[in-house]
Amino acid sequence: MTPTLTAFASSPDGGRGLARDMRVRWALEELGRPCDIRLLSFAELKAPGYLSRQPFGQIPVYEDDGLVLFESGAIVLHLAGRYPGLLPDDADARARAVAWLFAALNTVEPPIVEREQASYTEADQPWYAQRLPLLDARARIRMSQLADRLSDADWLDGAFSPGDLMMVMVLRRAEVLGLLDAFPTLAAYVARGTARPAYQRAFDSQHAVFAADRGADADAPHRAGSP
Ligand code: GTB
Repeated sequence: MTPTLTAFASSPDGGRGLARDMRVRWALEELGRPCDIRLLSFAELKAPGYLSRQPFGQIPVYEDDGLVLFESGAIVLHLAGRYPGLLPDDADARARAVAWLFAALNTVEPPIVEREQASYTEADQPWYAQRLPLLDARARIRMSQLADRLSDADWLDGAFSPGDLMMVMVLRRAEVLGLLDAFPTLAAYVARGTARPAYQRAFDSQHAVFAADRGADADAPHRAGSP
């Protein structure tokens, strides 16, 4: 049986590939693995049958031959561990690649998501104007540290790894917020990642869902690399 992956039937990201199914789609494309996409409404995410697979009622869930896996990071790691092509052979290099994946999710993504959430949910609050610079600064500190570490390397630790895949996806959220402009090193890193053919294929397939949902001409403003 072909594995399945859940995704939004109608993504609030407007086809920009920011929802977390995109990370898994990209990993699957890098690894050359087939997958059927199961599109769900918000109501379906909260139904008991789905909650038994994903306790928080979120996408993505990956299912393969009895294995039901949630959390995009866990799914990407599972795929990278099971199929050759993304994790290095050397055990220490593998461990460092996993560390970068955790760094993306645990250290770099939280301040970016906090900044993003504030702009969506707090913009009309009286404290927003005062809080925004603090949130910006927190995200920028992490991005500055990351840019220093990356320096003039193509990828975070040798060859492209699941750590890079996850970091590029996290930085795309910063890009949409306009936070990447101050970091040419990171902007070039994101451009390198999103230029990969596997990223482009994954982007196009999630974007096709948006285009079908909105009508044929919906795709022009939202091509890969131009969020
Ligand atoms: N830690 C989990 C993982 O990595 O798998 C988080 C999963 C998650 O946040 N899923 C979101 C979801 O299902 C979609 S990706 N939300 C529905 C709900 O909680 O009810 C987050 C997301 C949503 C929208 C945008 N956007 O519009 O740009 C970007 C990212």
